[in-house]
Amino acid sequence: MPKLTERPIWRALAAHWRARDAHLRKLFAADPQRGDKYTLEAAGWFLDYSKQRVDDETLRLLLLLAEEAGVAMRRDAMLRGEKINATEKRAVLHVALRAAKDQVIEVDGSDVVPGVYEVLERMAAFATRVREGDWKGHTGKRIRHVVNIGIGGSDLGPVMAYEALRAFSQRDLDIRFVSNVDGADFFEATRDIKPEETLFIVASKTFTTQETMANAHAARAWALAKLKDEAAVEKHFVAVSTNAEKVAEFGIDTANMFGFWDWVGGRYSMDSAIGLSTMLAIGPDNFRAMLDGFHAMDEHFRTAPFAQNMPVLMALIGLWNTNFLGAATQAVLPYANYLKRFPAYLQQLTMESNGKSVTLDGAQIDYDTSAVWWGEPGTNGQHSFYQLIHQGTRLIACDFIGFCDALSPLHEQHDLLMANLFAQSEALAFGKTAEQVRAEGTPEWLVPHRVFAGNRPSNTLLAQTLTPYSLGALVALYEHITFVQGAIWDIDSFDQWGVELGKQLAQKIAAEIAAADDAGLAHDSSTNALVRRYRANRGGRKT
Ligand code: G6Q
Repeated sequence: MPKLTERPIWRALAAHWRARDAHLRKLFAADPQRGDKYTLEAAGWFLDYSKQRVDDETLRLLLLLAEEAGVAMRRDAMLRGEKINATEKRAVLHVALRAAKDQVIEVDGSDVVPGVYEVLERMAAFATRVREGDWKGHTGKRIRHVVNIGIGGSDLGPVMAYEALRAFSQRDLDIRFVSNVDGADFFEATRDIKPEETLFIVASKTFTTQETMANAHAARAWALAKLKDEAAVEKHFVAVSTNAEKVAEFGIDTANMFGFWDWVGGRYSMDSAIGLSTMLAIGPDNFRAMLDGFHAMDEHFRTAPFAQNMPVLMALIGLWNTNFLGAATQAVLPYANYLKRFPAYLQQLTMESNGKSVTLDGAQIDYDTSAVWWGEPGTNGQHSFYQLIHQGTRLIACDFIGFCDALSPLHEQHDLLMANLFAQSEALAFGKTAEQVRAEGTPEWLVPHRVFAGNRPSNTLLAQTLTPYSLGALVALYEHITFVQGAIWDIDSFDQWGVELGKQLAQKIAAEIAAADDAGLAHDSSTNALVRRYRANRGGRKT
């Protein structure tokens, strides 16, 4: 197949972009029904994409692009358990984690769904014991604190879900997260709690990750310093991993290990056993509801025609913004404080998946791949970076996310919150012309400063309430958006070779820092000097 940018459909899209003047003011004026027409519902989510810079022809061409790029074929290959993660030769089956019990999904000829349910049942039995105070610590005390130790995919999903679903959590069970190898993270997470009431979840697919192992050893030492008995590990440590051997080596009884599989990528694992902290917080029934939300979006993605397929449409419009309108970044703006960690979660999902510059065949790419994803909850962002989105020189695509019902009893404030969401997307799309600014009596010298060009594209996503179900559906939506974009860009969305080099160098440098002298340093002159300076000045145990 010719290179993406040389295909007639890509050229047709480029020509279509060049040929048109698509200010959103004009598009809305030309079609009074536009706000109803460009909308869609799926798995409890309503999408309004009318404020995107697209028309029927743009959508027709984009849908053709998806068809010609073989998105449906690739999706079906993923769902069949084919090893579509080509560089790691792995199947990609996060959809199996939320499959219906009677579904059959095979990897290498064996059905993986029964194993998924078996682990879920073990997680549920364990979570129930901890939540009900039945699982006691070594000294017989009830567990009051749970500390999840993990990083990347073994941290970002669990933290995000815990924050998102706090309203559904058992409030007397405090859940904390430690990820950074910076000891400050562990120190602050444990300084005000007692080992006899604390349960550590060591969450690591490989059980070899430097940061997680360093924190897990720190946790072990912290707990045993007080409990003074190796046998305490059994009551205060559980593992979530695919590596039973390493778990046992660390001293955790594999009876207290919850497994998953190599076909679950780290950043696609929050609904596997990696979600144990989530289940401890919200309970097995709510966890099931979250899986059902994921599954509902999976089914929509699998069955809906592309023109009415929410992940496909959002992926295509995102690609239009990135590759044709030149939007280098994608802001995610949840008008829900509980979703404050959602942008950070999405950063890993999207950028680790699609931040690639070679095709599946290893050819260099000459088009942009993943946008830079970022965001903060509204309304806080409005008092910070929105200035640039409204009046800066760069085009920023925005996804607004909101809910009809509040989870707090402060309903009037919820109305204010949502008023802000609607106001922002309106202001971004339509702006304010110089004539409008003048008509307000603005002195001429100030007019240019008060003009808003508008034509800033955004999606608005609305659901009834932030619940485990709607959160699951939302995460699955973005998982599939990421998949569709990766399929069109012809990249491996499921590997992450770009994180390797830094890891290797860090190991080498850690040994050099610990060495008796710096004579053997053989990096470039900058790195050598930095390491020398650090070795000469590091503080040791200053208190
Ligand atoms: C995710 C990545 C990465 C991974 C972490 C933690 O897709 O692979 O973020 O989740 O490096 O890995 P472990 O779970 O093996 O500790």
